[in-house]
Amino acid sequence: MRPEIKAAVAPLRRMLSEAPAVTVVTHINPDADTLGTGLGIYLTLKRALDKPVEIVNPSRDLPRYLDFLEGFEKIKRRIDFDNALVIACDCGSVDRLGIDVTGKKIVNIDHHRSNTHYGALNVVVPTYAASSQVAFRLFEALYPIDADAAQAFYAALFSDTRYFSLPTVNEEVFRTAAELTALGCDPAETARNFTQRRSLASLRILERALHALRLYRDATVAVMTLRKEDFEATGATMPDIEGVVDYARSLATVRIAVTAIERDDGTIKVSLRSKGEDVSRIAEAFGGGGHKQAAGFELSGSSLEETVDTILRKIDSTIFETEHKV
Ligand SMILES: [Mn+2]
Repeated sequence: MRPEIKAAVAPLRRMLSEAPAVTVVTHINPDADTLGTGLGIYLTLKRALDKPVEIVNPSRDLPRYLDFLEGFEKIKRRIDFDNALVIACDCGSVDRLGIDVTGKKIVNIDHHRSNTHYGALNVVVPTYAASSQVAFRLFEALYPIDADAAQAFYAALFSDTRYFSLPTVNEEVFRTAAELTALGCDPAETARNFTQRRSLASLRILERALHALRLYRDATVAVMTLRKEDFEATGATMPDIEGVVDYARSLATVRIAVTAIERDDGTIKVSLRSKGEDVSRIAEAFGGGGHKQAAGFELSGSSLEETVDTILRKIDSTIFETEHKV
């Protein structure tokens, strides 16, 4: 067991036994890692503890393809329990929770290098490929993990490794996947839900994003923009644009891919992907965070065009000038 996980087992056991109830919180604009990690913990605690457990995500739209996970329909938009112990899943900073947790005791389970250690107990393993890897190793030391919880943890791992394709994939990832499979998760069923349940709206908005694709800096930087009108015309919601940025990165010449998306409230949501360049430094410069090859942030008060200009200049100053000396 990794030392940071081993050190957390006893304090977590004590916090769980002292808490009158548990609230599992997942991050805004949820992905499969936050929801799979959260559901795995929720299902495990629901069976193991003789006290109320709830799972919360404040976002308006959840990714529907995850409804094959047990407990998906139990995810609520707000916290109902007072004085509950909060378990935050895959949230690098407290604002990613998108929910007021003032005065609550927080267990912070994550793998973001940029994690701000906002919890009373922080279990953050940046070398792990997914938050579910942290959660599985931690909670299996306390309680039995059943097939439904294993399925949720596996889905999170499958997703955050981009289907076992990222540099984060190592022997330990496959060992975790093998153990989760032995516990009863279904890898083929997981893959089918991830790859064969797209909404038509997600293809229609992808079409618009590809149409908007522009290349900069000798075609090493790809930028795709989406406007409010694109969402209105296609009926797409935020979960429908998951993975769109990967199409831009898939181009042979591209090193860094950017999507800039105009939200209803006028803020612009930016996603960054790279082929090895550290885009988390760019996200952090704008108050966001993430991983070396996948990061993001939000901006408000400027137009889509201004935002793209600002990002390109930041890429020039933080990536190209320091690493390539262009
Ligand atoms: Mn994650």
